[in-house]
Amino acid sequence: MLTVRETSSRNVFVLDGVWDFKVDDQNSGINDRWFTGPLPDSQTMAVPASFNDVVTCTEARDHVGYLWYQREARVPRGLGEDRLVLRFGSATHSAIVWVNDTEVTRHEGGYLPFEVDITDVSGSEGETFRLTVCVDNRLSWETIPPGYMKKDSTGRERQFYYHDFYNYAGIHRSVKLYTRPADHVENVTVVTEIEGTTGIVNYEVVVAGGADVSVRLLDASGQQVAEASGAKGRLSVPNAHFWAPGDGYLYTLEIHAGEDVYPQTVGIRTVEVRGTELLINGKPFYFRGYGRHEDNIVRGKAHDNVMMIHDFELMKWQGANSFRTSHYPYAEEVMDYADREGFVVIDETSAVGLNVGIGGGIATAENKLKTFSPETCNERTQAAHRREIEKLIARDKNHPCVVIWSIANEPESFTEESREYFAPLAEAARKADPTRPVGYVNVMLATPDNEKITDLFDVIMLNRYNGWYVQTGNLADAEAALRTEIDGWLKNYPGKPIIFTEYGPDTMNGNADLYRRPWSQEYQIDMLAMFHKVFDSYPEVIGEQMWNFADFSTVPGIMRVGGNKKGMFTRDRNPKPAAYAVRERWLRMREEL
Ligand code: GCB
Repeated sequence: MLTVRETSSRNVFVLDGVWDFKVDDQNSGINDRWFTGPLPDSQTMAVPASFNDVVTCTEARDHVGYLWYQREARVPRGLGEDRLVLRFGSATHSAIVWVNDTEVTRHEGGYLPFEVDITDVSGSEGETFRLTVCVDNRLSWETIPPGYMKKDSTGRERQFYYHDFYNYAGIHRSVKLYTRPADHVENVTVVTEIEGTTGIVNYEVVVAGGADVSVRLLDASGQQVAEASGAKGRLSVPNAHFWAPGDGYLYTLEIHAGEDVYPQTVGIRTVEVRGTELLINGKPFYFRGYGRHEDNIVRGKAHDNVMMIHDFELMKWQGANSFRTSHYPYAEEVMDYADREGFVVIDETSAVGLNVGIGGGIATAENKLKTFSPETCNERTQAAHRREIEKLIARDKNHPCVVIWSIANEPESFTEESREYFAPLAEAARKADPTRPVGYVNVMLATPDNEKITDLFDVIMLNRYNGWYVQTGNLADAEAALRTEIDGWLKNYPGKPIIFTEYGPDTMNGNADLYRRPWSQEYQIDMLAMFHKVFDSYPEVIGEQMWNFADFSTVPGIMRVGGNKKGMFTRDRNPKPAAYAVRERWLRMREEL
Protein backbone atom coordinates (compact mmCIF):
# COMPACT_ATOMS: atom_id res chain seq x y z
CA MET A 1 0.00 0.00 0.00
CA LEU A 2 1.32 3.41 -0.97
CA THR A 3 2.03 6.10 1.58
CA VAL A 4 -0.34 9.04 1.22
CA ARG A 5 1.28 11.94 -0.66
CA GLU A 6 -0.23 15.20 -1.82
CA THR A 7 0.42 15.70 -5.55
CA SER A 8 -1.04 17.63 -8.46
CA SER A 9 -3.59 14.81 -8.83
CA ARG A 10 -4.18 13.95 -5.17
CA ASN A 11 -5.57 16.11 -2.37
CA VAL A 12 -5.07 15.12 1.25
CA PHE A 13 -7.32 16.12 4.17
CA VAL A 14 -6.06 15.27 7.64
CA LEU A 15 -8.79 14.24 10.08
CA ASP A 16 -6.62 14.35 13.21
CA GLY A 17 -7.87 16.41 16.12
CA VAL A 18 -10.45 16.10 18.84
CA TRP A 19 -12.96 13.30 18.24
CA ASP A 20 -15.95 12.08 20.26
CA PHE A 21 -14.96 9.01 22.20
CA LYS A 22 -16.45 6.35 24.40
CA VAL A 23 -15.01 3.44 26.33
CA ASP A 24 -17.54 0.65 25.76
CA ASP A 25 -17.50 -0.68 29.32
CA GLN A 26 -20.18 -3.32 28.60
CA ASN A 27 -18.85 -4.06 25.09
CA SER A 28 -22.42 -3.63 23.90
CA GLY A 29 -22.02 -0.84 21.34
CA ILE A 30 -22.09 -3.08 18.28
CA ASN A 31 -25.32 -4.78 19.38
CA ASP A 32 -26.75 -1.41 20.36
CA ARG A 33 -25.77 -0.03 16.94
CA TRP A 34 -23.87 3.00 18.22
CA PHE A 35 -22.69 3.67 14.70
CA THR A 36 -26.22 4.74 13.68
CA GLY A 37 -26.10 8.05 15.59
CA PRO A 38 -24.09 10.18 17.98
CA LEU A 39 -22.20 8.10 20.56
CA PRO A 40 -24.17 7.98 23.82
CA ASP A 41 -22.61 9.99 26.72
CA SER A 42 -19.40 10.51 24.83
CA GLN A 43 -16.30 12.24 26.07
CA THR A 44 -13.52 13.57 23.85
CA MET A 45 -10.24 12.03 22.74
CA ALA A 46 -7.28 13.24 20.74
CA VAL A 47 -6.50 11.49 17.47
CA PRO A 48 -3.83 10.24 17.21
CA ALA A 49 -3.28 9.09 20.80
CA SER A 50 -3.35 6.01 22.96
CA PHE A 51 -6.50 6.62 24.99
CA ASN A 52 -5.08 4.93 28.10
CA ASP A 53 -3.03 7.68 29.73
CA VAL A 54 -5.35 10.45 28.58
CA VAL A 55 -8.28 9.24 30.71
CA THR A 56 -8.02 9.57 34.48
CA CYS A 57 -9.96 6.53 35.66
CA THR A 58 -8.04 3.27 36.13
CA GLU A 59 -10.98 1.13 35.04
CA ALA A 60 -11.21 3.01 31.76
CA ARG A 61 -7.43 2.91 31.29
CA ASP A 62 -7.35 -0.86 31.62
CA HIS A 63 -10.58 -1.48 29.72
CA VAL A 64 -10.54 -4.65 27.66
CA GLY A 65 -12.65 -4.51 24.51
CA TYR A 66 -14.22 -1.84 22.36
CA LEU A 67 -13.34 1.85 22.15
CA TRP A 68 -15.52 4.11 20.03
CA TYR A 69 -14.43 7.14 18.04
CA GLN A 70 -16.62 9.46 16.04
CA ARG A 71 -16.50 12.71 14.10
CA GLU A 72 -18.07 14.47 11.16
CA ALA A 73 -16.11 14.77 7.96
CA ARG A 74 -16.89 16.44 4.66
CA VAL A 75 -16.75 15.24 1.07
CA PRO A 76 -14.35 17.70 -0.55
CA ARG A 77 -15.60 20.17 -3.09
CA GLY A 78 -14.16 19.70 -6.56
CA LEU A 79 -14.01 15.91 -6.22
CA GLY A 80 -15.49 15.50 -9.71
CA GLU A 81 -14.81 12.04 -11.14
CA ASP A 82 -12.03 11.33 -8.59
CA ARG A 83 -12.31 8.73 -5.86
CA LEU A 84 -12.32 9.49 -2.15
CA VAL A 85 -10.27 7.21 0.07
CA LEU A 86 -10.27 7.00 3.86
CA ARG A 87 -6.98 5.88 5.34
CA PHE A 88 -5.76 5.01 8.82
CA GLY A 89 -2.04 4.87 9.65
CA SER A 90 -3.00 2.31 12.29
CA ALA A 91 -5.70 1.39 14.80
CA THR A 92 -4.58 -0.87 17.64
CA HIS A 93 -5.36 -3.76 17.46
CA SER A 94 -8.39 -4.08 15.19
CA ALA A 95 -11.07 -1.78 13.89
CA ILE A 96 -14.48 -1.59 12.24
CA VAL A 97 -15.30 1.59 10.35
CA TRP A 98 -18.69 3.02 9.38
CA VAL A 99 -19.54 5.91 7.11
CA ASN A 100 -22.99 7.03 8.27
CA ASP A 101 -24.79 3.71 8.92
CA THR A 102 -22.75 1.69 6.41
CA GLU A 103 -19.87 -0.51 7.48
CA VAL A 104 -17.05 0.24 5.05
CA THR A 105 -14.13 -1.82 6.31
CA ARG A 106 -12.67 -4.05 9.02
CA HIS A 107 -8.98 -4.41 9.77
CA GLU A 108 -6.89 -6.60 12.02
CA GLY A 109 -3.37 -5.85 13.18
CA GLY A 110 -2.55 -2.82 15.28
CA TYR A 111 0.54 -1.39 13.62
CA LEU A 112 -0.08 -1.25 9.89
CA PRO A 113 -2.17 1.05 7.68
CA PHE A 114 -5.47 0.29 6.02
CA GLU A 115 -7.69 2.21 3.63
CA VAL A 116 -11.02 2.03 1.89
CA ASP A 117 -12.62 3.80 -1.05
CA ILE A 118 -15.71 5.55 0.37
CA THR A 119 -16.78 7.53 -2.71
CA ASP A 120 -20.03 5.64 -3.15
CA VAL A 121 -21.20 5.93 0.45
CA SER A 122 -19.96 9.29 1.70
CA GLY A 123 -22.40 11.57 -0.17
CA SER A 124 -22.13 14.46 -2.61
CA GLU A 125 -19.44 17.10 -2.77
CA GLY A 126 -19.57 19.48 0.18
CA GLU A 127 -21.86 17.22 2.25
CA THR A 128 -20.87 15.96 5.67
CA PHE A 129 -20.93 12.37 6.80
CA ARG A 130 -20.62 10.66 10.19
CA LEU A 131 -17.44 8.67 10.59
CA THR A 132 -17.51 6.07 13.37
CA VAL A 133 -14.64 3.78 14.31
CA CYS A 134 -14.85 0.94 16.79
CA VAL A 135 -11.36 -0.09 17.91
CA ASP A 136 -10.86 -3.36 19.75
CA ASN A 137 -7.79 -3.64 22.00
CA ARG A 138 -8.10 -7.37 22.70
CA LEU A 139 -5.36 -9.86 22.00
CA SER A 140 -6.07 -13.55 21.59
CA TRP A 141 -4.04 -16.62 20.70
CA GLU A 142 -4.88 -15.89 17.09
CA THR A 143 -3.73 -12.27 16.94
CA ILE A 144 -0.22 -10.93 16.35
CA PRO A 145 0.98 -10.22 18.97
CA PRO A 146 -0.87 -12.96 20.84
CA GLY A 147 -2.45 -12.70 24.26
CA TYR A 148 -5.33 -14.13 26.26
CA MET A 149 -8.08 -12.87 28.52
CA LYS A 150 -9.15 -14.02 31.94
CA LYS A 151 -11.80 -12.83 34.36
CA ASP A 152 -10.58 -11.63 37.75
CA SER A 153 -12.36 -12.31 41.07
CA THR A 154 -14.78 -9.43 40.42
CA GLY A 155 -15.78 -10.88 37.06
CA ARG A 156 -13.87 -8.21 35.20
CA GLU A 157 -12.06 -9.21 32.01
CA ARG A 158 -8.28 -8.80 32.15
CA GLN A 159 -5.82 -8.93 29.29
CA PHE A 160 -2.58 -10.92 29.55
CA TYR A 161 0.27 -11.26 27.10
CA TYR A 162 3.85 -12.46 26.96
CA HIS A 163 5.58 -9.18 26.27
CA ASP A 164 6.40 -6.48 28.79
CA PHE A 165 5.38 -3.22 27.11
CA TYR A 166 1.95 -1.91 28.07
CA ASN A 167 -0.90 -2.74 25.72
CA TYR A 168 -1.61 0.82 24.63
CA ALA A 169 -4.56 1.12 22.27
CA GLY A 170 -6.50 3.55 20.18
CA ILE A 171 -6.06 5.37 16.89
CA HIS A 172 -2.30 5.74 17.05
CA ARG A 173 -1.54 7.32 13.72
CA SER A 174 -2.99 9.91 11.43
CA VAL A 175 -6.41 9.50 9.80
CA LYS A 176 -6.67 10.96 6.33
CA LEU A 177 -9.09 11.43 3.51
CA TYR A 178 -7.46 11.67 0.14
CA THR A 179 -8.56 11.90 -3.45
CA ARG A 180 -7.10 10.14 -6.45
CA PRO A 181 -8.16 9.64 -10.06
CA ALA A 182 -10.14 6.47 -10.83
CA ASP A 183 -7.20 5.28 -12.94
CA HIS A 184 -4.28 5.61 -10.58
CA VAL A 185 -0.97 4.31 -9.40
CA GLU A 186 -1.82 1.51 -7.01
CA ASN A 187 1.59 0.14 -6.14
CA VAL A 188 5.23 0.43 -7.04
CA THR A 189 8.26 -1.68 -6.24
CA VAL A 190 11.74 -0.25 -6.59
CA VAL A 191 14.93 -2.30 -6.43
CA THR A 192 18.27 -0.58 -6.84
CA GLU A 193 21.68 -1.82 -7.92
CA ILE A 194 25.12 -0.29 -8.17
CA GLU A 195 27.49 -0.75 -11.10
CA GLY A 196 30.65 1.20 -10.43
CA THR A 197 29.56 4.80 -10.09
CA THR A 198 26.27 4.17 -11.89
CA GLY A 199 23.05 3.66 -9.95
CA ILE A 200 20.39 1.37 -11.43
CA VAL A 201 16.75 1.85 -10.48
CA ASN A 202 14.50 -1.06 -11.40
CA TYR A 203 10.85 -0.19 -11.00
CA GLU A 204 7.53 -1.94 -11.44
CA VAL A 205 4.27 -0.05 -11.23
CA VAL A 206 0.79 -1.52 -10.73
CA VAL A 207 -2.01 0.63 -12.07
CA ALA A 208 -5.71 0.51 -11.25
CA GLY A 209 -7.51 1.03 -14.58
CA GLY A 210 -5.94 1.03 -17.98
CA ALA A 211 -3.73 4.13 -17.95
CA ASP A 212 -0.28 4.09 -19.54
CA VAL A 213 2.68 4.62 -17.27
CA SER A 214 5.68 6.87 -17.64
CA VAL A 215 8.29 7.78 -15.04
CA ARG A 216 10.86 10.51 -14.44
CA LEU A 217 13.65 10.18 -11.95
CA LEU A 218 14.55 13.44 -10.24
CA ASP A 219 17.57 14.12 -8.08
CA ALA A 220 17.34 15.86 -4.70
CA SER A 221 17.40 19.28 -6.36
CA GLY A 222 14.51 18.35 -8.66
CA GLN A 223 16.62 17.90 -11.83
CA GLN A 224 15.54 15.05 -14.07
CA VAL A 225 18.27 12.42 -14.35
CA ALA A 226 16.41 9.64 -16.19
CA GLU A 227 13.04 8.83 -17.72
CA ALA A 228 11.19 5.89 -19.22
CA SER A 229 7.78 4.77 -20.32
CA GLY A 230 6.07 1.51 -19.43
CA ALA A 231 4.96 -0.02 -16.15
CA LYS A 232 8.25 -1.78 -15.72
CA GLY A 233 11.74 -0.63 -16.44
CA ARG A 234 15.36 -0.09 -15.58
CA LEU A 235 16.81 3.39 -15.21
CA SER A 236 20.49 4.21 -15.20
CA VAL A 237 21.95 7.11 -13.26
CA PRO A 238 25.59 7.83 -14.13
CA ASN A 239 27.65 9.26 -11.26
CA ALA A 240 24.80 8.57 -8.88
CA HIS A 241 24.74 9.87 -5.33
CA PHE A 242 24.18 6.67 -3.38
CA TRP A 243 22.11 6.42 -0.23
CA ALA A 244 24.42 5.41 2.60
CA PRO A 245 24.40 5.28 6.39
CA GLY A 246 24.63 8.91 7.56
CA ASP A 247 23.95 10.19 4.04
CA GLY A 248 20.23 9.90 3.34
CA TYR A 249 20.35 11.08 -0.26
CA LEU A 250 17.02 10.52 -1.98
CA TYR A 251 15.89 10.64 -5.57
CA THR A 252 12.22 10.82 -6.50
CA LEU A 253 10.63 8.51 -9.01
CA GLU A 254 7.76 10.60 -10.34
CA ILE A 255 5.21 8.14 -11.68
CA HIS A 256 2.58 9.26 -14.18
CA ALA A 257 -0.40 7.01 -14.89
CA GLY A 258 -3.06 8.80 -16.94
CA GLU A 259 -3.89 11.89 -14.89
CA ASP A 260 -2.39 10.52 -11.71
CA VAL A 261 1.03 11.53 -10.44
CA TYR A 262 2.69 9.74 -7.55
CA PRO A 263 6.18 10.52 -6.19
CA GLN A 264 8.10 7.54 -4.82
CA THR A 265 11.29 8.36 -2.95
CA VAL A 266 14.26 6.21 -3.95
CA GLY A 267 17.58 5.66 -2.19
CA ILE A 268 20.09 3.94 -4.47
CA ARG A 269 21.90 1.39 -2.36
CA THR A 270 22.57 -2.32 -2.07
CA VAL A 271 22.43 -4.67 0.93
CA GLU A 272 23.91 -8.10 1.19
CA VAL A 273 25.08 -10.56 3.80
CA ARG A 274 28.37 -12.01 2.68
CA GLY A 275 30.09 -14.39 5.06
CA THR A 276 30.02 -12.80 8.48
CA GLU A 277 29.58 -9.29 7.14
CA LEU A 278 26.58 -7.20 6.24
CA LEU A 279 27.50 -5.00 3.31
CA ILE A 280 25.77 -1.74 2.40
CA ASN A 281 26.96 -0.57 -1.01
CA GLY A 282 29.64 -3.26 -0.78
CA LYS A 283 31.08 -1.88 2.50
CA PRO A 284 30.90 -3.67 5.86
CA PHE A 285 28.39 -2.04 8.16
CA TYR A 286 28.52 -2.09 11.97
CA PHE A 287 25.23 -1.34 13.75
CA ARG A 288 25.44 1.19 16.60
CA GLY A 289 22.06 1.85 18.14
CA TYR A 290 19.15 0.51 20.08
CA GLY A 291 15.92 -1.34 20.18
CA ARG A 292 13.27 1.33 20.65
CA HIS A 293 9.58 1.70 21.41
CA GLU A 294 6.93 4.06 20.20
CA ASP A 295 6.30 5.24 23.75
CA ASN A 296 5.80 8.67 25.21
CA ILE A 297 4.37 10.31 28.27
CA VAL A 298 0.56 10.77 27.97
CA ARG A 299 0.61 10.04 24.22
CA GLY A 300 1.41 6.36 24.74
CA LYS A 301 2.05 4.85 21.32
CA ALA A 302 0.73 7.75 19.26
CA HIS A 303 2.93 9.04 16.49
CA ASP A 304 4.11 12.57 17.24
CA ASN A 305 6.45 14.52 14.95
CA VAL A 306 7.89 16.54 17.84
CA MET A 307 8.99 13.41 19.67
CA MET A 308 10.13 11.73 16.46
CA ILE A 309 12.49 14.53 15.49
CA HIS A 310 13.75 14.91 19.05
CA ASP A 311 14.46 11.17 19.28
CA PHE A 312 16.43 11.24 16.04
CA GLU A 313 18.38 14.26 17.31
CA LEU A 314 19.21 12.34 20.48
CA MET A 315 20.29 9.30 18.50
CA LYS A 316 22.54 11.46 16.34
CA TRP A 317 23.91 13.22 19.44
CA GLN A 318 24.87 9.85 20.78
CA GLY A 319 26.55 8.70 17.59
CA ALA A 320 24.01 5.98 16.76
CA ASN A 321 23.58 4.94 13.14
CA SER A 322 20.71 2.47 13.41
CA PHE A 323 17.76 1.08 15.38
CA ARG A 324 15.35 -1.81 15.40
CA THR A 325 11.60 -1.17 15.25
CA SER A 326 11.11 -3.37 18.30
CA HIS A 327 8.51 -4.84 18.58
CA TYR A 328 6.18 -3.78 15.75
CA PRO A 329 6.19 -1.69 12.58
CA TYR A 330 6.64 2.00 13.38
CA ALA A 331 4.72 4.89 11.85
CA GLU A 332 5.36 5.54 8.16
CA GLU A 333 6.60 9.01 9.13
CA VAL A 334 9.41 7.36 11.12
CA MET A 335 10.46 5.24 8.16
CA ASP A 336 10.45 8.27 5.86
CA TYR A 337 12.52 10.18 8.38
CA ALA A 338 15.02 7.34 8.79
CA ASP A 339 15.45 7.34 4.99
CA ARG A 340 16.22 11.02 4.85
CA GLU A 341 18.43 11.02 7.93
CA GLY A 342 20.45 8.04 6.69
CA PHE A 343 19.56 5.77 9.62
CA VAL A 344 19.76 2.02 9.12
CA VAL A 345 16.71 0.05 10.28
CA ILE A 346 16.01 -3.52 11.28
CA ASP A 347 12.30 -3.64 10.53
CA GLU A 348 10.31 -5.90 12.84
CA THR A 349 6.79 -7.33 12.67
CA SER A 350 4.48 -7.22 15.68
CA ALA A 351 5.17 -10.90 16.39
CA VAL A 352 6.35 -10.48 19.97
CA GLY A 353 5.56 -12.77 22.88
CA LEU A 354 5.12 -16.04 20.97
CA ASN A 355 6.69 -17.65 23.95
CA VAL A 356 4.98 -18.88 27.09
CA GLY A 357 8.42 -19.12 28.74
CA ILE A 358 8.49 -15.36 29.24
CA GLY A 359 5.95 -12.78 30.26
CA GLY A 360 6.28 -9.19 31.40
CA GLY A 361 10.02 -9.82 31.31
CA ILE A 362 9.87 -12.81 33.66
CA ALA A 363 8.54 -16.35 33.65
CA THR A 364 4.84 -16.34 34.54
CA ALA A 365 2.83 -18.73 36.65
CA GLU A 366 0.42 -19.43 33.78
CA ASN A 367 3.00 -21.48 32.00
CA LYS A 368 1.45 -24.88 32.06
CA LEU A 369 0.60 -24.07 28.45
CA LYS A 370 2.65 -24.88 25.35
CA THR A 371 3.53 -22.04 23.00
CA PHE A 372 2.58 -23.92 19.86
CA SER A 373 -0.53 -26.10 20.15
CA PRO A 374 -4.09 -26.12 18.78
CA GLU A 375 -5.21 -24.13 21.87
CA THR A 376 -2.41 -21.55 21.79
CA CYS A 377 -0.30 -20.36 18.80
CA ASN A 378 -1.85 -22.45 16.05
CA GLU A 379 -2.44 -22.48 12.30
CA ARG A 380 -4.60 -19.39 12.45
CA THR A 381 -1.92 -17.55 14.43
CA GLN A 382 0.58 -18.58 11.81
CA ALA A 383 -1.71 -17.32 9.03
CA ALA A 384 -2.09 -13.98 10.84
CA HIS A 385 1.68 -13.85 11.30
CA ARG A 386 2.24 -14.49 7.61
CA ARG A 387 -0.15 -11.65 6.76
CA GLU A 388 1.75 -9.33 9.10
CA ILE A 389 5.04 -10.21 7.40
CA GLU A 390 3.61 -9.70 3.93
CA LYS A 391 1.89 -6.45 4.83
CA LEU A 392 4.99 -5.04 6.52
CA ILE A 393 7.11 -5.84 3.49
CA ALA A 394 4.46 -4.41 1.17
CA ARG A 395 4.47 -1.18 3.19
CA ASP A 396 8.22 -0.77 3.72
CA LYS A 397 9.88 -2.49 0.74
CA ASN A 398 10.88 0.78 -0.92
CA HIS A 399 12.62 2.26 2.11
CA PRO A 400 16.39 2.30 1.64
CA CYS A 401 16.79 2.49 5.43
CA VAL A 402 15.46 -1.06 5.87
CA VAL A 403 18.29 -3.58 5.65
CA ILE A 404 16.92 -6.60 7.55
CA TRP A 405 13.41 -7.96 8.12
CA SER A 406 12.96 -9.28 11.64
CA ILE A 407 9.98 -11.60 11.52
CA ALA A 408 9.64 -12.08 15.31
CA ASN A 409 11.05 -11.08 18.66
CA GLU A 410 12.06 -13.79 21.12
CA PRO A 411 9.66 -16.52 20.05
CA GLU A 412 10.03 -20.04 21.35
CA SER A 413 12.65 -21.47 19.02
CA PHE A 414 13.97 -24.62 20.67
CA THR A 415 11.13 -27.05 19.95
CA GLU A 416 10.21 -29.07 16.86
CA GLU A 417 6.88 -27.21 16.83
CA SER A 418 8.69 -23.90 16.57
CA ARG A 419 10.55 -25.11 13.52
CA GLU A 420 7.34 -26.22 11.86
CA TYR A 421 5.83 -22.86 12.67
CA PHE A 422 8.73 -20.73 11.44
CA ALA A 423 10.04 -22.53 8.35
CA PRO A 424 7.12 -21.42 6.12
CA LEU A 425 7.23 -17.90 7.56
CA ALA A 426 10.93 -17.42 6.79
CA GLU A 427 10.14 -18.59 3.27
CA ALA A 428 7.19 -16.20 2.99
CA ALA A 429 9.44 -13.27 3.95
CA ARG A 430 12.04 -14.24 1.36
CA LYS A 431 9.37 -14.61 -1.29
CA ALA A 432 7.88 -11.21 -0.46
CA ASP A 433 11.34 -9.62 -0.66
CA PRO A 434 14.19 -11.58 -2.23
CA THR A 435 16.50 -8.56 -1.93
CA ARG A 436 16.99 -8.22 1.83
CA PRO A 437 18.34 -10.49 4.56
CA VAL A 438 15.76 -12.07 6.86
CA GLY A 439 16.22 -12.78 10.55
CA TYR A 440 14.44 -13.28 13.83
CA VAL A 441 15.48 -12.13 17.29
CA ASN A 442 16.60 -14.88 19.59
CA VAL A 443 15.77 -15.13 23.33
CA MET A 444 18.33 -16.21 25.90
CA LEU A 445 16.43 -19.45 26.60
CA ALA A 446 17.37 -20.57 23.08
CA THR A 447 21.08 -21.36 23.17
CA PRO A 448 23.44 -22.84 20.58
CA ASP A 449 22.78 -26.20 22.27
CA ASN A 450 19.02 -26.33 21.93
CA GLU A 451 17.95 -23.76 19.32
CA LYS A 452 16.33 -25.13 16.15
CA ILE A 453 15.67 -22.40 13.60
CA THR A 454 18.76 -20.23 13.03
CA ASP A 455 19.64 -22.09 9.82
CA LEU A 456 16.45 -20.65 8.27
CA PHE A 457 17.84 -17.12 8.52
CA ASP A 458 20.71 -14.95 7.21
CA VAL A 459 21.84 -13.31 10.44
CA ILE A 460 21.91 -14.22 14.13
CA MET A 461 20.23 -11.58 16.26
CA LEU A 462 20.67 -12.11 20.00
CA ASN A 463 19.02 -10.52 23.04
CA ARG A 464 21.28 -11.23 26.02
CA TYR A 465 21.10 -10.11 29.62
CA ASN A 466 24.22 -11.62 31.19
CA GLY A 467 24.85 -9.57 34.31
CA TRP A 468 21.16 -8.75 34.71
CA TYR A 469 18.61 -11.61 34.51
CA VAL A 470 21.44 -14.12 34.87
CA GLN A 471 24.80 -13.71 36.64
CA THR A 472 23.12 -10.70 38.29
CA GLY A 473 25.69 -8.27 39.59
CA ASN A 474 28.65 -10.50 38.69
CA LEU A 475 30.19 -9.13 35.53
CA ALA A 476 33.14 -11.53 35.56
CA ASP A 477 30.82 -14.53 35.35
CA ALA A 478 28.58 -12.65 32.94
CA GLU A 479 31.50 -12.04 30.60
CA ALA A 480 32.58 -15.66 30.75
CA ALA A 481 29.05 -16.87 29.99
CA LEU A 482 28.68 -14.41 27.13
CA ARG A 483 31.94 -15.50 25.54
CA THR A 484 31.03 -19.17 25.87
CA GLU A 485 27.74 -18.47 24.16
CA ILE A 486 29.22 -16.50 21.27
CA ASP A 487 31.77 -19.29 20.78
CA GLY A 488 28.87 -21.76 20.61
CA TRP A 489 27.05 -19.77 17.92
CA LEU A 490 30.22 -19.38 15.88
CA LYS A 491 30.89 -23.09 16.08
CA ASN A 492 27.36 -24.01 14.95
CA TYR A 493 27.02 -21.26 12.34
CA PRO A 494 30.51 -20.22 11.27
CA GLY A 495 29.23 -18.37 8.21
CA LYS A 496 26.71 -16.05 9.84
CA PRO A 497 27.16 -12.58 11.34
CA ILE A 498 25.91 -11.85 14.85
CA ILE A 499 24.07 -8.68 15.86
CA PHE A 500 23.31 -8.04 19.53
CA THR A 501 19.80 -6.66 19.36
CA GLU A 502 19.31 -6.27 23.15
CA TYR A 503 21.52 -6.04 26.21
CA GLY A 504 21.61 -3.78 29.25
CA PRO A 505 20.40 -3.47 32.84
CA ASP A 506 17.48 -1.59 34.34
CA THR A 507 18.80 1.66 35.76
CA MET A 508 17.00 4.09 38.05
CA ASN A 509 18.24 7.44 36.91
CA GLY A 510 19.85 9.27 39.83
CA ASN A 511 20.55 6.07 41.77
CA ALA A 512 24.28 6.50 42.43
CA ASP A 513 26.20 3.70 44.11
CA LEU A 514 29.79 3.66 45.30
CA TYR A 515 29.73 -0.16 44.99
CA ARG A 516 28.39 -0.03 41.44
CA ARG A 517 25.57 -2.54 42.06
CA PRO A 518 22.59 -3.44 39.83
CA TRP A 519 19.99 -0.70 39.32
CA SER A 520 22.65 2.00 39.77
CA GLN A 521 23.85 4.32 37.02
CA GLU A 522 27.37 3.01 37.59
CA TYR A 523 26.25 -0.58 36.97
CA GLN A 524 24.70 0.41 33.65
CA ILE A 525 28.03 1.92 32.61
CA ASP A 526 29.93 -1.19 33.71
CA MET A 527 27.61 -3.76 32.21
CA LEU A 528 27.47 -2.03 28.84
CA ALA A 529 31.26 -1.65 28.87
CA MET A 530 31.64 -5.37 29.54
CA PHE A 531 29.43 -6.23 26.56
CA HIS A 532 31.33 -3.80 24.35
CA LYS A 533 34.67 -5.28 25.34
CA VAL A 534 33.38 -8.70 24.34
CA PHE A 535 31.93 -7.44 21.04
CA ASP A 536 35.24 -5.78 20.17
CA SER A 537 37.02 -9.11 20.45
CA TYR A 538 34.78 -10.90 17.88
CA PRO A 539 34.92 -9.71 14.25
CA GLU A 540 31.78 -11.78 13.61
CA VAL A 541 29.81 -9.46 15.89
CA ILE A 542 28.63 -6.79 13.49
CA GLY A 543 26.33 -4.76 15.65
CA GLU A 544 25.33 -3.47 19.04
CA GLN A 545 21.79 -2.31 19.58
CA MET A 546 21.26 -1.95 23.29
CA TRP A 547 18.01 -2.19 25.18
CA ASN A 548 16.54 0.40 25.12
CA PHE A 549 16.77 3.85 23.62
CA ALA A 550 14.50 5.21 26.41
CA ASP A 551 12.63 3.96 29.47
CA PHE A 552 9.09 2.88 28.62
CA SER A 553 5.75 1.94 30.10
CA THR A 554 5.10 -1.72 30.94
CA VAL A 555 2.62 -4.05 32.56
CA PRO A 556 2.94 -3.94 36.37
CA GLY A 557 5.47 -6.41 37.70
CA ILE A 558 7.91 -6.96 40.53
CA MET A 559 10.77 -6.37 38.09
CA ARG A 560 9.43 -3.08 36.82
CA VAL A 561 9.64 0.11 38.87
CA GLY A 562 7.37 2.54 37.05
CA GLY A 563 8.10 0.79 33.77
CA ASN A 564 11.13 -0.71 32.07
CA LYS A 565 14.18 1.32 33.03
CA LYS A 566 16.80 -0.02 30.63
CA GLY A 567 16.85 3.23 28.63
CA MET A 568 19.90 5.23 27.71
CA PHE A 569 17.47 8.08 28.20
CA THR A 570 14.70 8.45 30.75
CA ARG A 571 11.14 8.32 29.51
CA ASP A 572 11.19 12.13 29.26
CA ARG A 573 14.41 11.86 27.26
CA ASN A 574 17.13 12.95 29.66
CA PRO A 575 20.44 11.13 29.23
CA LYS A 576 21.51 8.77 32.01
CA PRO A 577 25.24 8.83 32.84
CA ALA A 578 25.76 5.71 30.69
CA ALA A 579 24.49 7.65 27.68
CA TYR A 580 27.60 9.83 27.88
CA ALA A 581 29.91 6.82 28.16
CA VAL A 582 28.30 5.16 25.15
CA ARG A 583 28.39 8.46 23.28
CA GLU A 584 32.14 8.61 23.70
CA ARG A 585 32.49 5.10 22.30
CA TRP A 586 30.15 5.65 19.37
CA LEU A 587 31.60 9.00 18.35
CA ARG A 588 35.05 7.42 18.44
CA MET A 589 33.83 4.50 16.30
CA ARG A 590 32.28 6.95 13.86
CA GLU A 591 35.57 8.86 13.62
CA GLU A 592 37.47 5.64 12.99
CA LEU A 593 35.34 4.73 9.99
C1 GCB B 1 13.50 -8.83 26.25
C2 GCB B 1 12.40 -8.35 25.37
C3 GCB B 1 12.05 -6.90 25.63
C4 GCB B 1 12.01 -6.63 27.13
C5 GCB B 1 13.40 -6.92 27.68
C6 GCB B 1 13.49 -6.71 29.18
O1 GCB B 1 14.20 -9.74 25.97
O2 GCB B 1 12.67 -8.54 24.01
O3 GCB B 1 10.81 -6.63 25.04
O4 GCB B 1 11.62 -5.33 27.42
O5 GCB B 1 13.72 -8.24 27.43
O6 GCB B 1 13.87 -5.62 29.59
O7 GCB B 1 13.15 -7.61 29.92
